[in-house]
Amino acid sequence: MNGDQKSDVYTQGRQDFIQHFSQIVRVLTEDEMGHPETGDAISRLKEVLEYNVLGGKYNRGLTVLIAFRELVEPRKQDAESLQRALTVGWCVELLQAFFLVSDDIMDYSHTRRGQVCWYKKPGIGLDAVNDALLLEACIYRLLKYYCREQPYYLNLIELFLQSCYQTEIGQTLDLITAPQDHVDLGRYTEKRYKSIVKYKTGFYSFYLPVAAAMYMAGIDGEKEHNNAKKILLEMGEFFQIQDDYLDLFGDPSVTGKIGTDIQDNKCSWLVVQCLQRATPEQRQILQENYGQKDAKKVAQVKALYEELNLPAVFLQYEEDSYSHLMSLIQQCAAPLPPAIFLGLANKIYKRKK
Ligand code: GPP
Ligand code: MG
Ligand code: MG
Ligand code: MG
Repeated sequence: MNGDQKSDVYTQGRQDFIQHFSQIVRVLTEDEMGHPETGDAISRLKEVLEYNVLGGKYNRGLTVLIAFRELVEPRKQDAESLQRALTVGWCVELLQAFFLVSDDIMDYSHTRRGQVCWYKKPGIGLDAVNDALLLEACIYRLLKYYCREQPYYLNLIELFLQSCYQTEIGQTLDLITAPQDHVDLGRYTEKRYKSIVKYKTGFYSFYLPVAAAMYMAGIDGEKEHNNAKKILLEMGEFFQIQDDYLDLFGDPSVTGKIGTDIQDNKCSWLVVQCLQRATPEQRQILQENYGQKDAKKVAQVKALYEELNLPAVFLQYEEDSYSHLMSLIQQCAAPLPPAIFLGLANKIYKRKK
């Protein structure tokens, strides 16, 4: 369970991956030559790309590259094919940037990846909505530029469109389960929680990058995709539970973001666990303090979570989830090499950011 080993494939691939970004920006901004009247907009796009696409962990994008290397026969891994794998990896990172710029507006967040959220920058504000849309459009421009002659081109386009829709459905569930004006603790059920996170996180963060590499390797069978999806959505659920835990109990100087879930009235894993364990008195404390900006009220909720030992509950959950995932990989990885899933699992278990 050591994700910090310098020898893992993610650490090794990261340099190659980051180096390819300058080519991505070049391709996305060279359009200016043909259309000089859009030059100012293209400069803005460059700024948006550099501020919002860089600075994360790149695990989603790297997964495309790593899975591609595992799935494609070595003799078919020529320089151009590898470039395409790097590019599709960056397309996943662009999708992530599109979601994060948008999500930070909806969640009233303050910081992201250790810097001020894009919409909070002076002079940006809600113009960030258009910047997010530009990031999304870049995905399809890159796919066309690099992959339009490939037999898997349509599969990739449909995969990105489908992942996008599923994430937006998940975000919808997330938002409507967290109304701004009143606290309804009855909404925060385990069942609702699982639906939210499957859609808002699992598809685009875990299934999308592996599925993209599968299509690029010519693996397009429904059975193979469903098996991989089973493992990857399970990982996604665990990943979002960690995200919810870190929202409150993580160190913002490590996660790069300040938590807002309590203030935002979110159906977080913590509130679901709290409700399963709370006495009627404790439930009343939650009712009075959840979903409000007041720092004292947020602190009351945190104290209640600590009283109920939720950090220990999380640690135990993490152990159990890891064992469950390992057995799922043994059952469902074939015909794909289990290493694809094991490498990903080792990146996320025990993560602090
Ligand atoms: C994570 O939720 C989910 C997303 C970032 C998907 C957003 C989807 C859109 C269609 C905009 P989160 O709010 O817990 O993430 P974080 O903690 O990183 O803000
Ligand atoms: Mg959100
Ligand atoms: Mg958010
Ligand atoms: Mg979160």
